[in-house]
Amino acid sequence: MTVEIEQALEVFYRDVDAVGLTPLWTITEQLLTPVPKPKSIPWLWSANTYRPLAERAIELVPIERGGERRVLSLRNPGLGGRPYAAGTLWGAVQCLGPRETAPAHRHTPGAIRFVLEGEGVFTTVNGDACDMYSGDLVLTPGWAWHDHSNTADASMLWFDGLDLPMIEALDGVFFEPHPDNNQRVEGPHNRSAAQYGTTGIYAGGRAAETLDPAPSPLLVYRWADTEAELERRAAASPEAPSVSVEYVNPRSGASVLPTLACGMLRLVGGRATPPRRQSGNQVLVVHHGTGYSVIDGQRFDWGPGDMFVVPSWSAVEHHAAETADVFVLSDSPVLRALGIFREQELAEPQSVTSTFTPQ
Ligand code: 1HN
Repeated sequence: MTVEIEQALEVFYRDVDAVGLTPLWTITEQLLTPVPKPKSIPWLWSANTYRPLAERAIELVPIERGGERRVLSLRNPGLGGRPYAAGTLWGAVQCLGPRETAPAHRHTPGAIRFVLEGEGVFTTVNGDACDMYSGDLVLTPGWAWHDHSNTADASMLWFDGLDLPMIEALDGVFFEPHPDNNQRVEGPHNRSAAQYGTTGIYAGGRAAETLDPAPSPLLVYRWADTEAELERRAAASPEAPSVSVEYVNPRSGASVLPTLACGMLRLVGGRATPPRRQSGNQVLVVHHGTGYSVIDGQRFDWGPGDMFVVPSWSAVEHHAAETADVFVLSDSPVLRALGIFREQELAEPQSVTSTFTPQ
């Protein structure tokens, strides 16, 4: 290259930059990666760490209009300080102290709750009071009014999963406080469960492939029903290292929300799942049992209440020490709806190159 051209190019790049233009040829490889390169990294939040902090929050911080909720978000260190578990998923611990109520509101992001511990709490969703017990899944679909009430003398903790980062990326966030602090409960509790029961709730153990832009009309999925179905599946596949169920919309068989899929994975003690990866992010919450997962060569030991992230296209395999039940939240319905979902079984188990130290 001649000196003249070199100088002309330098001036050209300066001029292009000065008017808000970026030449694609300088960033192509950054944008078009051969495989997904999520900014979030594999990470784990330990129940032993967050539980006492949640208790301190209950003592120190009231729940008021404006703040709305006592929630500690899982902040993935790869995301530059943004309060998200992964690029597409919000994950958090929410706590409600004895006799407390979190005010009613609605927003376009959809949410799911997986109950960790406590009882005597109900979430009211558009007037339907859904009682919450450990291991239950409760849905608060986008734009549904919702508030949480604790009628007991003990606190409750649950996991919150939302599609908030996706809706934010689409510049589609709307929020509205309810005119009253709480909604009026209409009729008996658990009306959606009474109407839809438990039949047809669970798909064949893998994400439903139908897209339904409507959320599930069933708002609460009970642990007893989930466990019964896991046991049926385990009995039918006695050699399998794991069995799983997906929570689905009983009307269409689609995922519980148009943006979010939820499932429960039962890992058999002493066995390991085959190594695999999939596009899209996952947040996992340990319900029962202990074990470890290997994510991109790093070992994550876990026990009840621990929460961890498997970013898009990370290799993962799960090992249970004793039989373990792990709740799985994913954004796969969106990738499936767009026709870009991919999954891959890996030929070899991963070799462990490091062990994660929980904070
Ligand atoms: C929200 O409304 C709840 O209603 C929980 O319990 C977590 C995180 C971000 C935005 C809204 C709730 C949330 C949230």
